[in-house]
Amino acid sequence: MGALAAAAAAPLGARAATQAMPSPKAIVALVRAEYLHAWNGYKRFAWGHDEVRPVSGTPHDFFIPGHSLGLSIIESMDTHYVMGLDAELASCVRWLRTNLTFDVDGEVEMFEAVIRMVAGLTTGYYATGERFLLEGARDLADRLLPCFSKSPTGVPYRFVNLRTGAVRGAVTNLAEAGSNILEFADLSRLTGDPKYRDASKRAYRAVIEKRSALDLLGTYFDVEKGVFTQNDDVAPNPPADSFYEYLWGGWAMLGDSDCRDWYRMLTGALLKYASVRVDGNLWFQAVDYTTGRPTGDRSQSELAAFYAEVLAKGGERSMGAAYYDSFTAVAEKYELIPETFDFTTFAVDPNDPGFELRPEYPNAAFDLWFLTRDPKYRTTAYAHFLALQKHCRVPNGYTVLTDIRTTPMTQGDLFPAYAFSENFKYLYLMFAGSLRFDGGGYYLNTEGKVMRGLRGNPVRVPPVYSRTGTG
Ligand code: DMJ
Repeated sequence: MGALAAAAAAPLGARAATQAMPSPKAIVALVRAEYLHAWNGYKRFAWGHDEVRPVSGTPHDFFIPGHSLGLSIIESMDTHYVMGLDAELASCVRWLRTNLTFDVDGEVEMFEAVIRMVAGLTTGYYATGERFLLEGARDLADRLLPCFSKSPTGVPYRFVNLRTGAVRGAVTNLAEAGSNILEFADLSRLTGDPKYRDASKRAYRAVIEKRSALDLLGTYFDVEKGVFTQNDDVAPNPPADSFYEYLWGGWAMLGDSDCRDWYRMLTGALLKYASVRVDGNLWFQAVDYTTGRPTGDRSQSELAAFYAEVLAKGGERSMGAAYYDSFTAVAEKYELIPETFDFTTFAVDPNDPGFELRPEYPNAAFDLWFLTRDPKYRTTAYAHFLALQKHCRVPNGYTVLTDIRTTPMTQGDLFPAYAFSENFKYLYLMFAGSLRFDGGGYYLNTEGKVMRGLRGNPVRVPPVYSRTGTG
């Protein structure tokens, strides 16, 4: 076999490693250019809308059918900042100056609104110093608070009408119950009003108090009755995932020792009861939270890959590295990690065979790189980027895949707004050495927003004056 054929037959991570990797500078330029390729598709076909469908060239409303909130604009601001795309950042600020309002008679999912929009506006404020962005974050958080204040247990309802404050969705899940303390505590710090942090902390406490004698949690929680609605503990798979991420963050970013203690207690139980080795790979299987016994569910979600970096940051470095390596083994089989697969055989779940431009695997590579400086995280992240380019790139951006089993992989028609906040930012910063990012002292929320660690001077955005002088 010639050298080129051998390289093509080698697994992805190994292939990227055996070929000469381009220089970090070249990779940074490439990632930035590809980010702009996706961004230009959004600007051309969906500017001001939540998301773009880059194949059909049409917009998509994420939260409220028929009413976009400019989600991609809100989600992208700190990415523009760290990539030095100041003109793009200025366009976002100008659009938001005119159009940002949450006084809408429509319902949003509280969890998504917090991790994407409260965080996006707050980090946009950090990037620009624009007070109206911080005021927007506060206004939105105030409209979301009824989810907490109307709940008899303090564990938030899932949905709220932004104008009326009517709430809905009494059965929630761990990720939606807990993934708000970073954004809300930051808002409390910025505004001097403790109500956001207090609401978040009360919700965490109310759920954790219902843990079993084994220190395991259920996954679905009735916010009115204050009980888990079934016994399965699927962590760190969704919809439990970021509940655990935010406990560690509550300590690492906020210095909250309750969060640290809760994180350690619950992580110890997960490692004891849910972790399993198959052919040398580390996975987490669903267990009954009252008995610790496996439920027999062998599925693993791509979304759980984030847990590799959380484990490592929380002190379990070898377990974190092993979990990352397990996902790399799946990436080496398929090039991109399918949404859901059987961890004993790697078989793709026929009910969920797509790839939704997920950022969790490069997210783990990013944090593990800054934590360990082990070059394998760069190598595998670069391999992931090449696979993205190969399978998801379309003339007007990048798109999700609906089936990775076909040849070629079957493309869908959506660029989720989180990909403006996550995928390209992780890849860029791993290679960039950006003067606008502190690789030694950062904290990102679950949506990739740089809550701590933006450096440099805020990008000032002067008003645009019309001929009559009004801005
Ligand atoms: C993002 O919205 C966040 O990372 C969230 O925590 C779950 N995953 C999606 C993207 O996959």
